Amino acid sequence: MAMFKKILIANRGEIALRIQRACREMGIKSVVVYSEADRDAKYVRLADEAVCIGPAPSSKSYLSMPAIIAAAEVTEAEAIHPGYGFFSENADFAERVEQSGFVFIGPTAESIRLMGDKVSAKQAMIRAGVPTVPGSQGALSDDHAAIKKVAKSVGYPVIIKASGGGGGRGMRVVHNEAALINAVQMTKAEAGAAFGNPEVYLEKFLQNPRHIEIQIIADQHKHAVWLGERDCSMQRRHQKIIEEAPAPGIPRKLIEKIGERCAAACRKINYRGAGTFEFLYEDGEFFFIEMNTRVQVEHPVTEWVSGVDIVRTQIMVAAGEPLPFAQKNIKNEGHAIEVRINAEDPYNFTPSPGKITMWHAPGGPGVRVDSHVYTNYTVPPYYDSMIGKIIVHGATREIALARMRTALSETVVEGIKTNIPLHKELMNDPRFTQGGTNIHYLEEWLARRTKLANT
Ligand code: MV4
Repeated sequence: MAMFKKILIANRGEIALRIQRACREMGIKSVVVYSEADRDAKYVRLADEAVCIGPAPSSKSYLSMPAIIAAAEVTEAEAIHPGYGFFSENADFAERVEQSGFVFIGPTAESIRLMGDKVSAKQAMIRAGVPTVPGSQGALSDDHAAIKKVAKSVGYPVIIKASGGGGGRGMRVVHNEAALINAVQMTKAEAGAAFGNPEVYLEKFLQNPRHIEIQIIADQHKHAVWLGERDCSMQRRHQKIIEEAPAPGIPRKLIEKIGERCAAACRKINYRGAGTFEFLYEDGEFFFIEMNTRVQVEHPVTEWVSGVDIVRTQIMVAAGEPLPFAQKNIKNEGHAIEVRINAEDPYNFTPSPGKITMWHAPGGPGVRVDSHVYTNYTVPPYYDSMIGKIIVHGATREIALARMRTALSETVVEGIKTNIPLHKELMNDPRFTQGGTNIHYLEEWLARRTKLANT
């Protein structure tokens, strides 16, 4: 297949701009779609073509399949890039895009479905030799004795997870047998209501893991390559705020072994496109939990250490081209850190939309800023609060940290509140600068901070 001449970008914000930049570099025209609330966005102004697809609420614009497909038809785009969020992991959307004669820039609907169902995803990984968290073999039955038996064999505490959940939705931790059956029944009922699928499974609950993920990319010719890992443990309520690569303090040999397993799993399931294997890492061991079948917010840290342009490669493989590199060409160099800049109160996290009266982005060696905002831009209240990302790179983690401190000190955002003060504090926090904090660190740190503020 020849390279696309025109791509429609079915997203908004910084990722719409990121995809638009990749298209421009590749000589591909791009169409942006926007809601009435995003008329003044930078990528709309910079667009080759722009189509308004509806009013501000996502349900009437970015989550309207007919509006997006119609926009692709009238502009004669050949392919649709879904970005992250919205329709990016919606198998029905991928299917409708392809049935309408466009290429979906992402995996097949079949792969999205396989990974969207957490029970089938885990079973596929077990078959492919990727280590998973000990637990039930597939979904739990209604046999109380059997449920108690599997919980006892993995040992308490255990966690009940909805097969239709993911990303922290539909989970319940159980500390003893007395609470088990009720917890299973409650999680099933909630999962049926929330996801239309009451299926649940059981795992040993890991108490102090780190969240480490492996970035992969695969073509349609059975080539799959892993590009490196990211440590995404710094999060609050399942919202990551800092990501970095490589993951501090984890033996390289072990990461290489896991990375190879992920790439092999992609070949085995005939995966194509970019993807991320999420792992919990505890006591020197990796346990697969979920796979994301989209480009992620934090892809730039991997782009920087690996030298691979992930969005460009997504477009290439969607057009049927082979990967332009082999595994032996991938060498991670230096250290990259990303912070997410959110329009929110830095300590109580209430959203802070409104007009940015002054925006000044940082620069200098080893600094990248992915943001769609500018001075006098108004952050709409309808969507995610992320207004941009600062990514730094240096030869060592220490240099990367120093560059991030400098970059944050140069950044000016006036008119709205942002979480930049929080990032400035974390970049000087001894435990964070030492490296290797777990998924609970930020919430514990915030709790200590609140206590101090109240005394
Ligand atoms: C777990 C876990 C502990 N043990 N599974 C939360 C999001 C979803 N992707 C899976 N999650 C977890 N699964 C077992 N067996 C702890 C979490 C978890 C978590 C994972 C990654 C990043 C942040 C988290 C915050 C709370 C809980």
